Amino acid sequence: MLMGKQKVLRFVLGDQLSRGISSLDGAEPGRDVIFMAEVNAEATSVKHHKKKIAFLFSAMRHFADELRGEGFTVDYMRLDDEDNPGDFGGALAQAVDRHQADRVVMTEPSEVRVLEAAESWREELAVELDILTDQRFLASHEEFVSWATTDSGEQPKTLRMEYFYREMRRRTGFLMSDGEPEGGQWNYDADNRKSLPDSVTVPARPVFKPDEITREVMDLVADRFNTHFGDLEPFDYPVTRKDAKAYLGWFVDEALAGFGDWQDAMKQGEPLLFHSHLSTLINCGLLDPRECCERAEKAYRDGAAPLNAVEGFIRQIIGWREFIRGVYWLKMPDYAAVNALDARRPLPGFFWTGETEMNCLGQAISETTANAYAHHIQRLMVIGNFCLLAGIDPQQVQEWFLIVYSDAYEWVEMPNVVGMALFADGGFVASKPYAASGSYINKMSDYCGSCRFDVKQKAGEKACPFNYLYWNFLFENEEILRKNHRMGLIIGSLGKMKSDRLDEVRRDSERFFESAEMRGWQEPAAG
Ligand code: FAD
Ligand code: DLZ
Ligand code: SF4
Repeated sequence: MLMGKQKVLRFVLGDQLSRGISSLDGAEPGRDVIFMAEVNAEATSVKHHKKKIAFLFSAMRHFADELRGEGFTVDYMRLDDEDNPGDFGGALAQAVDRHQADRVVMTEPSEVRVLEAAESWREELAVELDILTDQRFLASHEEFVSWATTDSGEQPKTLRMEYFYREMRRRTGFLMSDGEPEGGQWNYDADNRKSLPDSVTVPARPVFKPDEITREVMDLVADRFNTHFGDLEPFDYPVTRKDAKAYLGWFVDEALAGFGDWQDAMKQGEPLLFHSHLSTLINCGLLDPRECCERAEKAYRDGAAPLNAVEGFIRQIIGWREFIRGVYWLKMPDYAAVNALDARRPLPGFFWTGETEMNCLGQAISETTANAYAHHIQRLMVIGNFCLLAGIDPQQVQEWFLIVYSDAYEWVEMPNVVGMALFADGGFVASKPYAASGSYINKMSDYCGSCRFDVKQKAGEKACPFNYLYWNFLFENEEILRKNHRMGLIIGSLGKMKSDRLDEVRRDSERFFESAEMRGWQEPAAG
């Protein structure tokens, strides 16, 4: 890559807000121009949650100001700039002209859709475009492909995160001592499934009040994206590198110690419990995954957090996060259309309103509406589990998840939804479906006590829908699931079920599928 005296336009995308991003390597303040653009096509590629757009635009504007503070020339196109062409390609072409740039440098986009577009800009721009590797991930594309390919060069039918994770522990050295896993075990997940006793106090989160830049962006979002899902106010996310680092420090000092024990717990009115809420900051680049792991490991070495908490946290980041990204690039573009269980029911309207009599779903969806956040178990074992059991179309579920969470980008959202939650890839990501009846939700939460359904009842109008939908799911997918050896026992139980009990399950499920709960979204009547 020849640069010398060439004027380089460095194009930084909204999820590349890292000072160390490869597109800024070797940038020279007097010579180069950094280009960033708010574009309508991104904000509406799906109708993203209002809070997500406000967060990202504010973080982008702050990042641009920080670069200007270092002496860089930053050309920042605002959404409401008069000549904003509305998409990346048009905005970039204008910027190349405006600055008479000799070449464009950018870091590879995180999503296939934008990478394909970037490759087409190569043809359209009058200057060369370099697309550099995103070095913020700990495993490169090549390393993942090599790990995921058998010695004979084939792709196996399933991949297991646990083995990838061990490899990543060895490679990064996190929580290793003398080549062995700290404490003698790779994984302490078995210690991380406790329900939350009333006596445990959840730590209060720091609040980052919107500054002038955020307020301006919030006005813009209220004006331009008012029909999008979700609440804009209150807004309390960190939007600068400085605040993001302070927030990480808060998490490590105040919440990390409880992260392990109560990782799977859910509590009414407590959306975060001991979860980190770091994904939004890591995914857009304000925090680096390595620094999050380093801070957590230090807390363990200093005796401030137990091993089960720190190992669990590090596993999520160097294990799950990297694994999921690897699967996305390995499996796209076909992955977007997988539907191994042939699930065809439409997404019910309550996903947009939160209005359902099922309290667990009502809680998780209304928290999502308010915060653009729900924690992993709410996503997987409440919302995802419901969609799996009810046979909702994976593409509709996938689009919903992409819209509603502030950390959602296709590369991380898609494999989690279609692979982990819905088993729509036939078990490439998950060794068996994460299907559970109401008793799991009852064990891990206090939701059932305030529900109009009775979690103990198996049949009839008052019975918890998860209870009969669970058996109905097994029945509807028996042929496929019986091939999965981890499902053998439960499919055996289905086989032994008395026919009148099975009829009852089918009747209850049919009634549920026909009920108001399952009605599709309808625009409220005008007036
Ligand atoms: P914590 O529980 O505190 O975990 C720490 C960190 O580990 C997270 O910040 C995240 O960076 C990482 N992490 C944990 N689990 C995963 C995972 N399965 N995949 C990738 N990273 C993980 N995560 C996203 O970042 N974006 C998404 O769009 C997204 N969609 C999901 C959809 C479904 C159906 C499911 C089951 C999971 C999804 N996840 C997604 C993974 C996970 O739920 C979120 O990363 C997590 O809830 C974010 O909250 P947190 O920062 O408090 O995480
Ligand atoms: C998510 C998002 C949104 C809503 N808006 C913008 C934007 O206006 N400008 C921008 O650079 N990035 C935005 N993003 C993040 C991009 O969608 C993300 O960088 C690409 O999808 C990566 O492939
Ligand atoms: Fe959810 Fe069933 Fe519990 Fe109601 S009873 S909260 S529907 S699990």
